[in-house]
Parts: sequence; C-alpha cells; structure tokens
Amino acid sequence: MLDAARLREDFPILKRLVRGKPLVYLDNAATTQKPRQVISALASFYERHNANVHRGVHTLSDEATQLVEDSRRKTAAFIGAPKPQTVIFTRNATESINLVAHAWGRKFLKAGDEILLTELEHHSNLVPWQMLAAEKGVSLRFIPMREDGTLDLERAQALLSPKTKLLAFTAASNALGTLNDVPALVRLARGAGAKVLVDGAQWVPHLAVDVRAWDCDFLAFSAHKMLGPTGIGVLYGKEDLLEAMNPFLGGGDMIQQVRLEGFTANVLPYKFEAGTPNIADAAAFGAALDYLGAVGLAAVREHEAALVRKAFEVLESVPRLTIYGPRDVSRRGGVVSFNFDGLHAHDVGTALDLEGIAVRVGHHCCQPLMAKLGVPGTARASFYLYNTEEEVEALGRALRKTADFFFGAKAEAKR
Ligand code: 7TS
Repeated sequence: MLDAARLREDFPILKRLVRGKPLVYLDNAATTQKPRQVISALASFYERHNANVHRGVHTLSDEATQLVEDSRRKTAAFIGAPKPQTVIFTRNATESINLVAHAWGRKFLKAGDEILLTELEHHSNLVPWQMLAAEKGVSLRFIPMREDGTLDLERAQALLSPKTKLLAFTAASNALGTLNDVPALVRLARGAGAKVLVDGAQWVPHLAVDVRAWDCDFLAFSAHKMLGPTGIGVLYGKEDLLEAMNPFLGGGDMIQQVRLEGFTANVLPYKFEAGTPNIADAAAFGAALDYLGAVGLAAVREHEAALVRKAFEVLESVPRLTIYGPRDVSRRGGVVSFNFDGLHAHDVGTALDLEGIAVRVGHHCCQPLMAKLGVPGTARASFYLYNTEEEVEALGRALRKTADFFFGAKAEAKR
C-alpha cells in the first residue's frame, strides 16, 4: 500500500492555496507535479554540472554526458527495453510519434498502404498520420469505440489486411481512462504483418510496462506526466527498425562524418538526437524514475484504482451528472470524465477552481472521440500517487454545490 500522505510531503506545490483553499490537483493526465527530488536534481545540474554533452573532454562535459546516459539506462530498465540505445530522448510523446511518422513512415510507406488507428486517439497520435497520409497517399482506418469507451476488437480484425502496415493506438485513453488490451491488439497486428506503435503517454506513468512482453515496435511517452520535467519525451523502438529508419532532424550530434557532398548518420540513439539535447531535464528525469521505482507502479496502480472506485461512489450521488468510459475499474486508469446535464464543461471547471480544485475541461485533444460521444467536451479529474480519498470527497462536495447553484431544487427532483 502506498502512503499518499507521506508522499505528499515531497511535493512542495501541494502545500499551495488556490483561491484561499488547499489546492486539490486533479489534472495529472495533463501534467503531474514534481517532487523536490526532481526539482533538486534540476537545480543541482545547473549548480554543479552544467556543460554540453558528448563534446568536451573536460570534467563537466563528462559529468553532463554521464547524467543523461544514466537517465537513458534508467528509462530502458523502467520499460524493459533490451538496450539503452533503443531509447531516444525527444521533447515529448508528440515528437516521438512525429519522429516515427517522418523517419519510418516516409521511408517505408507508399500509396495504397493503410495505417490502422482507433477512435480513442489523442490528436498527437492522429494528426501526424493524417499529415503522412496526405503526403504519401496512405489511407487511415479506425478501430471503432463502443458506447462504454472500450475498443471493438472484433471490428479491428476485419479492418486489418495485408495492406495494413502500421497499427498505432493509445494504451490508455486520456479522455475516458479506458485501458486497452495491448497484447490482444499487438497479436492482431502481427497476424496482418503490421508494425505496432503504442502511445504510452497515459500508461507508462501509471502501470508497469515491459516492451519485450508487449512486443511492440515503438512506444512513445512524456516525462512530464510521470513526475519528470517538461521538455523530455521518450521514443523506444526495436533496434533493427531504428537502424533501418532515416534520421529525423539533421545537424550536430546525429552524424558520424560530414563532407560537403553528404553525411553518414551516427549510431543509435544519437542518429535521432540532432543538436544540443535537453540535458538538464534529461538528467532530472532520472530522479523521477528513481522516485517512481521506489514507490513501485503496482502500488501506484492499486492506489489509483481505489481513488477511481471512490470517485464512482461519490460522483454517482451527484444529481444530473453523466460519467463517461468503462464502469469496470479494472478496464480504466485513474481518469474520470463527466458532464452535468445541460452545463458547459468550462462552467464546471470554473466552479471547481473556485474551490481550489484543478481539473481539465474541453475536448482533451480528442475531438473525434468527443464527436462520437456527441459532446463538445467533458470535465476530467485525473489522479496520481499523491491524491487522496479526501480530495475525491472534496470534488464530490464541490460538484454537489455546483449542482445546487445551477439547478437548485430542480436538481434533486431530477435524480
Ligand atoms: N498521447 C496521449 C494519450 C496523451 O494523453 C497526450 C497528452 C499525448 C499523447 C501528448 O503528450 P505531450 O506530452 O506530447 O503533449 N495528453 C494531455 C491531456 O490529456 N491533457 O493535456 C495533455
């Protein structure tokens, strides 16, 4: 069991007041707060080790290089990657996916090929493929979402064919919390001979992952959603695929040799890391991985599942509230999306902010998913290891107050 009260001591921002009330931070799917261990690692980099990497023979440059490579090794261990050089540091999950679209998609896909996506995708795992499709004459197809927010895997089978070159899907939905059956989806793709990209932005921070067990070809995620700094993302790829791909951006560090007539690309992972990388944040990401590793993802998952169960209990007693996504807690992560009948999600978000409660409102960068639900947006509470049952109760109280304010006595009548 995880001791959230003790962990909270590590997060200075959680002591903040917002509008005179203790901050209740329930926007973790957007970004998570940072423990002082990560903040200190960042400060310590600039105070003690700051230099550029891979360039100098001097001590500071060596130390900076070591710190980045330590983080790379920790990242590889965290996701079960066989070798550190199969871990590429990018800016975020979005850039990781774009890297694959450019460096793999442009080289290996041709007109008439198909990419299979799902209706659950974040725009980050949709728009890059739309751009590639427009450029290369590739077609996009979509695994439909059922009414409960889960994927229709029977339809997936029918959508796969020898034309399908890639299945790209999110492991966990940021908008509804749905946890997809990753092994089943990978098996389906393999049956058609397609490569697999998993968008792990909402999975890797919360549930254990082993890329060898999943047998995915690519995995993308962001450090800032897992206690780490902004500006660092990860792309894991199978080594032979990364070797076969073209470089992404051109410039310093990604080359082995340059002549006026051309260049030879560097070895992995540097082939995909052009220019001065985000050294400080990569170094501090190591501290986030240490922190999560010490808490343990099994405990994080158990804690979030308990918070979601509590959220259902509390929210189901709020009048005129619709909750979206699977009802079965084993099929969802720590995300609960909801709407009041006849109220715009922005009004709900503003009412909650008055109580010091931070949630995200809107389409959550999933406009096609919202269109399928028939709503412009939702309000979304998303949990992490430092959230508590008391905070879920505070959310429930604030929502009941909102219902009273907007619906008055009518609210009770409609229950
Ligand atoms: N994929 C999923 C499933 C996501 O939830 C997000 C960010 C991304 C990709 C992109 O991550 P980024 O770090 O590159 O921006 N999701 C959210 C969200 O739900 N609210 O804010 C950002």
